[in-house]
Amino acid sequence: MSIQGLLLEVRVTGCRKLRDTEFFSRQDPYVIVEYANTKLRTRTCTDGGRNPSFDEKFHIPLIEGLRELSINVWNSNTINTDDFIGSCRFVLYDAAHFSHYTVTA
Ligand SMILES: [Ca+2]
Repeated sequence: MSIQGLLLEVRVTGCRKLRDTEFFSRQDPYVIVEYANTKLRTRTCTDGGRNPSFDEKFHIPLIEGLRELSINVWNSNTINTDDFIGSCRFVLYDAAHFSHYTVTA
């Protein structure tokens, strides 16, 4: 089955046990989901610390042959540049089994 043009719904619920990149206060994480040329960003979870919540949905049109999502988490900063917290890759194996994955990294 071709995945071309199918809409993938990505729901970013939250992160658990993130690395802490902030020393004196709580870090402010946000998530960037990348697929092909699409780059989607959640809002910043201010003071989200190591376990931020987002609950944001994105819809991404799929492209045949491209089955990998890249997920990056950053700490938003006001004065300094944002700190990179962590990332993971997520491979879409089968269009019929896209739903209900939990990504852990
Ligand atoms: Ca910060």
